[in-house]
Amino acid sequence: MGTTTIQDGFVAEITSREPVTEVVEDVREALLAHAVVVLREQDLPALAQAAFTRLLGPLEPASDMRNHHPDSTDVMVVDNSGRTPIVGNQWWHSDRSFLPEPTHYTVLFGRTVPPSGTETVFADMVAACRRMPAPWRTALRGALGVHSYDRLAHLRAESHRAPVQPDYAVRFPPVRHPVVRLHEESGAAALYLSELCLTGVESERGTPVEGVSVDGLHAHATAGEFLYRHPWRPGDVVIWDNCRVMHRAGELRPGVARILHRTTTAGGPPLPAVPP
Ligand SMILES: O=C(O)CCC(=O)C(=O)O
Repeated sequence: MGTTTIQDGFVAEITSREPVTEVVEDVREALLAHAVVVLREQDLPALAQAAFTRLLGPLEPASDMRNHHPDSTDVMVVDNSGRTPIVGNQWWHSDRSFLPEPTHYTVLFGRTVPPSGTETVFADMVAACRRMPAPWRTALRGALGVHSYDRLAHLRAESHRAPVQPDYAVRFPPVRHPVVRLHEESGAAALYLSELCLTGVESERGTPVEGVSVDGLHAHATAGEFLYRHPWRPGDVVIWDNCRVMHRAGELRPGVARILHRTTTAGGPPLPAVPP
C-alpha cells in the first residue's frame, strides 16, 4: 500500500494519487495505526466528500452551524473570508466534545488554500498521555472532564452577530467525559481535552482533582514535542481521529482566502482508561 509514515504512530500520508473515494480501505487501515492521515492532489466535490465520509461511520449533519455547503447540509464550510463565520477553530479542541457521544472522524478538504503558509496543527494525545507528569497518573484515575457548549455558544453568537441561542443550554447541557479515555481500536490511553469546551476536572465523586488544572493539562498536551503542523496545499484531504488528537488552525492571515470543507462521523460515548 502506498502509505508513508510522517510521524510514527501519529501521522501518515497515503501517497497514491487515486481519488480518496477509491482508497477507502487504505484510509481505514492507515487510521488504525495513525491519528492523522493525509492525501494530496484530490478533487472532492461536496457530495462525494459526504458519501466518502459515510463509509467511515455515521455522518453527522452540519446543519445547525448555519455555514453548511449549498450542495449538502452534511458539509460544513470553514471559511476565513467572513462569508461564513469560523467558530472556535483557533482554540485547541476535539470536535464536538460537548456531546454525550462526540465526533469520531473528521475529514477536511482544502478547497481554496494559498500554495503555502496556512496550517492545521495536531497534538498527539496518546503520546501526551504516555508522557504525563508522574503524579497525574494517580490523580487522573477515574477523573472526569466537564465539557460545556457555553464558550462555543457565545463565540457562535458573536460570529453571527446574533443573540446567544436561547435553547442551547437545554440542547447541550454540560457532559462529563473521562480525562484519560480509551482509544478503542488500539487499546491505547489518550488524554481527552479541549480549550473550547473543558471547564473543569473532577474526581468520580465530583470533588476537585488535587494538583491538576485545566490550563496545566492543555499546556502539557500541546507542548512542541507532541505536535504535527499540517501545511495546507490545494486539494489536500486530511482525516483525523478525534479520540486521539486535538487540533486547531494555525495562524490565519486576514485577506488570504482559506476555504476548507469539513465532514464528520458520529462516535460513541468515550470510555475511561487507566493512565499508563
Ligand atoms: O481551520 C482549521 O485549520 C481547523 C478546522 C477546525 O478546527 C475544525 O473544523 O474543527
